[in-house]
Amino acid sequence: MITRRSFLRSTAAALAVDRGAWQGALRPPSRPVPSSAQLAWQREELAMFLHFGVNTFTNREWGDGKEDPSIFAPNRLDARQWARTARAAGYRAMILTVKHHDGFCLWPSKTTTHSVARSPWRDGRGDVVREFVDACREHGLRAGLYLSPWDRNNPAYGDSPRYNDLYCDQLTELLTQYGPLSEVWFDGANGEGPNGKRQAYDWPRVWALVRRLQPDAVMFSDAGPDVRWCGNEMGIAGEPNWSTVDPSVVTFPGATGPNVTAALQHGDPRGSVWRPAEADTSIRPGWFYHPAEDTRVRTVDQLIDLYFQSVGRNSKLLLNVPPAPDGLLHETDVARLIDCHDRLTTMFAVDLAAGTRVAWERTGELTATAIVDFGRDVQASIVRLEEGITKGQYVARYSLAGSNGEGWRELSRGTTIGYARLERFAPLVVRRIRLTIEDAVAPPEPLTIKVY
Ligand code: FUL
Repeated sequence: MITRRSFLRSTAAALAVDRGAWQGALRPPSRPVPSSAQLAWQREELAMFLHFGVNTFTNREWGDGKEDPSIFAPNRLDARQWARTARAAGYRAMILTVKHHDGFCLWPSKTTTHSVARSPWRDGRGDVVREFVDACREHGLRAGLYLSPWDRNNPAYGDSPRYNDLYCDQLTELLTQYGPLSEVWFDGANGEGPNGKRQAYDWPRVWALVRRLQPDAVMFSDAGPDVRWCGNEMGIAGEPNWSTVDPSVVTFPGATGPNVTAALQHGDPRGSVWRPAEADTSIRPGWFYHPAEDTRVRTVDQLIDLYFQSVGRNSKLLLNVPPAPDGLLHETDVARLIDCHDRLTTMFAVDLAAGTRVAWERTGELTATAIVDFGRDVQASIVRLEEGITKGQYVARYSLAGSNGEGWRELSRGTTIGYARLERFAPLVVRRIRLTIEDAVAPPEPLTIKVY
């Protein structure tokens, strides 16, 4: 007698032997896929953001550009401590604010005197960007730079063609003097300059320059072109979160409009461009270091939640950890990051689904089920789903259920999966876990299911 179970088993066997048959699929060839730079970016999962500059010494969040460079005096600055911490905490990349809205440059730029060259730090001969990229390389991290377009110090700001030239000159210095970079981060804030005027940026020129000088770097902004802002500064990716977007909705960094936030948060299943969301937030309430916030560093539990809400929702987490005025990451922040890493390592130590047979069944044109049979009772509390995004993103809605032999109990449900989707539920003893793909934008392919 053929039972549902034996049918599934035989289907599974067929599929296991001939995955090609499944993949034969009526895939529309036109669906967007990630570039190799976007793939590398996403696979890093965790990047550390470092907001550091004159605000660190004035205890402010936004400088006004009138700061005296002599206040920049970090007496113990050691970028290797930043890199060591990032590495030990499982981070793969770091992004440094080389110029924030106050216009102070952390490298001795030829374009302005408002820089480290006028500071007492290393007798005015220092270069934070150099120390930063060297430390990244020494510790196997990729390096990215944030160069604020908004510049409240530079007299050319607001005088649009002149400032656009200057901004491109600054980018050229940064993109040619410091070796390969993995990400260039363009902020959307755009306010008044020292002359009270606002700038009209030349984004197509800026993006073309980066592409030419650092073809392997991804560019981040509200409007990409490679990676988009997730639409909030809480580090929480959208539900759903498509990595495809309609590029006509958000066309430049800082764009506003009724559909902008939704487009950033959710992407668009019909979007013609691959532009995954980066989730940025700070480990403290502010982006820059403030001593009063030493007691308000996110707890390990909060950091774990953040991981599930960003990486676990098809995004990448860019977590800001601001150096203190001495130039070092604060010990509380360092301890939280390491403890969080330990917790995550323990949590994901054993994939209970590794080596088990997964029975895939297509149940309709856009639906499917996958049953992981552990062959024994296991205690599960996390499922990690992964679409093979090299071929694009497809799943629009799914549910998860567990069985201990008698019927199925729903564990959770969600919308998109993409690069990774993490589901947490109360620990449960199960023999089998079932993923049901309830909707997709094209026939779904078998995806990776990991159980912890
Ligand atoms: C914002 C800026 O105004 C904040 O200061 C910070 O740099 C954050 C990452 O982006 O737009």
